[in-house]
Amino acid sequence: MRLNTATLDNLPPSIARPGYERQGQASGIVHFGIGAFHRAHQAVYTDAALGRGERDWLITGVSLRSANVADQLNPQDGLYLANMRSAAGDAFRVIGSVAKVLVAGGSPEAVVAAIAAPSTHIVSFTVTEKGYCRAADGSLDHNLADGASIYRFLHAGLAQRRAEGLPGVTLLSCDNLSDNGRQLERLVGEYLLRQDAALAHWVGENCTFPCSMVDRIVPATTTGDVDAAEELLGLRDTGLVLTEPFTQWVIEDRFAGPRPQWEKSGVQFVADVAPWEKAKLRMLNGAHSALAYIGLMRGYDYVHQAIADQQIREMIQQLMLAEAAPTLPKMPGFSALDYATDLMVRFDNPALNHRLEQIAMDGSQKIPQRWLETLRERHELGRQSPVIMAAIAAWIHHLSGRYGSVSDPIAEQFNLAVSTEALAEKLFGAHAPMELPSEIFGTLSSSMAVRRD
Ligand code: CS2
Repeated sequence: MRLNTATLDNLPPSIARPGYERQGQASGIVHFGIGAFHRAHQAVYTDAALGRGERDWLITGVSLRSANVADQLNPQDGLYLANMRSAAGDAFRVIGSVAKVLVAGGSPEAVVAAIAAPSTHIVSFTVTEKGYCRAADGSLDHNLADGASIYRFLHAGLAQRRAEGLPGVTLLSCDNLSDNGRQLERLVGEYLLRQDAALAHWVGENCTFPCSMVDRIVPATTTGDVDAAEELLGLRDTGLVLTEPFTQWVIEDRFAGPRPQWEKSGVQFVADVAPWEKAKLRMLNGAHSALAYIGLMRGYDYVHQAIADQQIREMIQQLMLAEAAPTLPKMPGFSALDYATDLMVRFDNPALNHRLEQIAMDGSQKIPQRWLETLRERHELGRQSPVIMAAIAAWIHHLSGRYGSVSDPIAEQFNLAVSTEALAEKLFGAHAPMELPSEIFGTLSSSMAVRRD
């Protein structure tokens, strides 16, 4: 029996569930990229807002290509379980904030109509780094953007709002990019200027693009996890998401219109997100990517296994505290040592089974903001970053496919089987100084020549 509105009451009474009426409430949020991360993070905060009695903040989820999430959630009336896992045990909670899931490829008009609906105030995004369709120099790749991208739908939906005299919306990026809001603003501007300059101007006047830092570790759900939850709870939930107890969301307070009072569930609204974002990208995500490539080379499958390897553990501590932390702007009340200590506990979580291969995906899109900005800033001060260099070397080895499957948009650009060695040679083999290949690292590479020690 599937979880849905009609079967909800069959769950054990101990499991928290929406205490609010979902029927008759409008969608205030359209979310692009309704993968597990969104469902374990922003949708949980919004569920809490609805639970406090705030109305009309249901989420219309959009998948750009795959129908998987729509097939998981629509037969369940959007309901799914969030499973918080730690050594202390499991906790489950039913999340009710997702109203429905649209598949952009299958029903493009419905996506445009959702953006243009008068009840919509926020359009948010977790489309991963590559979903922004950036070329290596950071500008919009118009060829990619003209395909199945967020830009086409934003263009049509915002044009309709403008034509109908509706107010603008807040466009909220929740992806792990530096200055994610500013980047989205610039990229949307580049797209619209080519298509409709008057609309670009309207967006500039009527919409905002706050930056945000999102944090929660969310391993991909496996069929085994779905089976185990069904065994335990008596209902099958194909939309199940697994996560850790920790959650954090810091948002630049720059909204075009109304928003849920997420601060009542712990969201920090701040004037400048950059210090939080840099700490998170360079320490947490930087450590994650290093764990992934070095851990896979050493034959580990999961984060908690790799971090238990004493040599890797020391490298990760060094990356976070000796290499990344000194590059961070001062933040009142922030201690890099405490942050790193808490991160080690989160990486150690034995109940998460967070696959290194999941983190290893799309390295070319992640590495610039996770490692290269740190590397460049240290380089400018004449400082070496040996762990980041070792991690880059591990990434190059990973691209050979010898240590697990490779999933990265650059795999389509290069014939990796033959060119990986040449790439490694270019980076680490010959005599210093060497440059990082601009095909991958864009403008960052030209500002930096990296020495091997
Ligand atoms: C991870 C992130 O998959 C990855 O690349 O580093 O998804 C990480 O788990 C989240 O950013 C944690 O907030």
